[in-house]
Amino acid sequence: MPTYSIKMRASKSGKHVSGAERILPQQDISRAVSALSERALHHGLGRADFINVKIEEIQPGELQYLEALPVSARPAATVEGSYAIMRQILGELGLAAQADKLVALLRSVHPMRGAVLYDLATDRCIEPDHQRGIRVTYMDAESASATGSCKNHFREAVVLATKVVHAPGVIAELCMSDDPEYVTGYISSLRHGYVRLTPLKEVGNPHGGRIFIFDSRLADAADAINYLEKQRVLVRGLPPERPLNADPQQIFAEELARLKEKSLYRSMRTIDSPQSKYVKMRGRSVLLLASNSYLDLADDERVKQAAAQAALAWGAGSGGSRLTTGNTALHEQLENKLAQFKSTEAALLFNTGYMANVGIISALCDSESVIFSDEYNHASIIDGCRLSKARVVVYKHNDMRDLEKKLQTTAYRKGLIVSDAVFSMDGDIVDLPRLTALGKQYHVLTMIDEAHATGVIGATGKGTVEYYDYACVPDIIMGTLSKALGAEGGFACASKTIIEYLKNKARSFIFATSQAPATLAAALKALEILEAEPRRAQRLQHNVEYFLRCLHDAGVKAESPTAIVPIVIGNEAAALKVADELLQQGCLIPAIRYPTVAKGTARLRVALMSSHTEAELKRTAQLIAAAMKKYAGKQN
Ligand code: WAQ
Ligand code: MG
Repeated sequence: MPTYSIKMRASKSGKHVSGAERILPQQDISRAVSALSERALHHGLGRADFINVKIEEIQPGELQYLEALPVSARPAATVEGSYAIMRQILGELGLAAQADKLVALLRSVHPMRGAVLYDLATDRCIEPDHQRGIRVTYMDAESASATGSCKNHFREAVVLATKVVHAPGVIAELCMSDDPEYVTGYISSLRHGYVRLTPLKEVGNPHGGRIFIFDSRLADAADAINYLEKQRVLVRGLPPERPLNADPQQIFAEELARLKEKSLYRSMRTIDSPQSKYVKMRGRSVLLLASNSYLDLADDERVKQAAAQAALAWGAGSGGSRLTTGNTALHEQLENKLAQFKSTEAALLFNTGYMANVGIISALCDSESVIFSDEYNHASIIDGCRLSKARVVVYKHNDMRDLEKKLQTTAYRKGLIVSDAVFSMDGDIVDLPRLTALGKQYHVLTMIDEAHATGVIGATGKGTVEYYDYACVPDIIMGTLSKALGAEGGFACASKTIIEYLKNKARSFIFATSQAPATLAAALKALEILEAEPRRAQRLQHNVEYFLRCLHDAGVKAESPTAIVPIVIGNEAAALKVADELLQQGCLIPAIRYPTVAKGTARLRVALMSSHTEAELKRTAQLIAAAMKKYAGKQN
């Protein structure tokens, strides 16, 4: 049965809309023509007003069969990563010297319907028609569906690539799609096959092109062009699907390398002692000025004893979720104590502060809610908002006027205002009187995260409500047991109704094995100590004032009403250097960088303890000033 070539080109008001070609046996022609014209008449770019279909018979001897190039993928995390791979493969083809030039050519080739033929022998482009380029046609996949009506970039690209590398004198091809949404391309050669590369550009970029790498010492350019434009080719054995990533780990390795380049790579340092104001690191004793154990209770003898006793009396683990087998008298005792401590009706424990925020917010809010969230809120609040599917309206940092404007101009059925009480990277305190007043006025719930407030602010360290003399109380007080209380876990303090609701709805509460006995007993003991010894919190508050004065005297700008004292450096690399220098000098104060804080606002984040002495604080301030002079210039 004779075979035919069918080519369809469609346009609308003179502009190209759709084009396709097929090579098919006679019996499939009419179905193919109808499918192709349907495609042109219902095209995303508009209904074609001109469709040109050309049907030509192919003589049996004219048709060449080719095996499809083997396909592989070399995904990269970034555009530059993809080009690095392209250059590497060009190098393997013996084209290292021309690699940069070829890549630059691909990235800058002018818009055309065809391709550039680049001659290695002369280092020049062979351009019979500069505007149009060289068009490869008369090709198809064998047994391609006659009626397939949607474009398949991948199949069409492998067919074209297979034909191109079989043209006389052609060594390889570089290709980038010109579809703004399709950021994929490839490098192909007989030696490497079809190597899929993505991303080769940012989404939205309409640039695309093809370069056929040719050597006029191997063949005549006219023969190559004739083959590309005239030879009838059917490609066999096409892979059915786009390939999966050849090495699924590579994308992660590349992202890690990129983080390192930008000084945003994170790694852990190891501490070989309990968390106290002095810790052991690699055999050295280092003054810790970054711990959340603000009252130095993590290493308190009484707290440790309580934990040890509880482990002996109650066992190592809790064995289940609170709602199954993991609820003990210890859990309930601690919850009662927390409710009393925060002056609320009830309390509920979570395994971590992170889980508390995620669980509380996603339980209280849903897709019908609007959450008003401070722009500096902790990541766990942000994640809770995301998980809730609520609409999130971010207001300017601690700016109650902006919050009110947003409350006025946003329509909502259910609302929540949520804010850190003490902001974790800046150390400032939420304007709770205004925030709770707005909550009442606009009938939305209010919630604060007291992770860095409990044990730190308020006349006796009870937190934000005490700090504001009990004049204002939010609906939900979230807090942690892991910071000033030196143990581990998170909690919600609120009305009985809200707490009962959370027990029934908060998934991070329901679907987690409850806290271990030792943790609970440690937190209970720490709470007792905090209440019995208000001097601890007061001593911490004194240390803050004293340390700020020392910094000021040493010429370092810093301000904070809480134990978190940020010293902004700006540049990420400089902040790392200052932190390294301080560690050399025996002070552990890590640098905080993006994404924890905004890019270009990298900082030292000092966290003070009640046990730091004035002498230690003074020396630290001087060391910071010296390290900043050395590495951070006048940035602070
Ligand atoms: N002959 C020569 N050059 C062509 C042809 C042709 N028949 N068709 C397109 N070009 C040129 C033209 O300059 C385009 O701007 C450029 O190539 C890109 O063409 O998932 O979609 O049709 O593995 O946008 C490759 C990745 C997709 C597929 C390639 O190319 C995958 C693609 P496009
Ligand atoms: Mg395209």
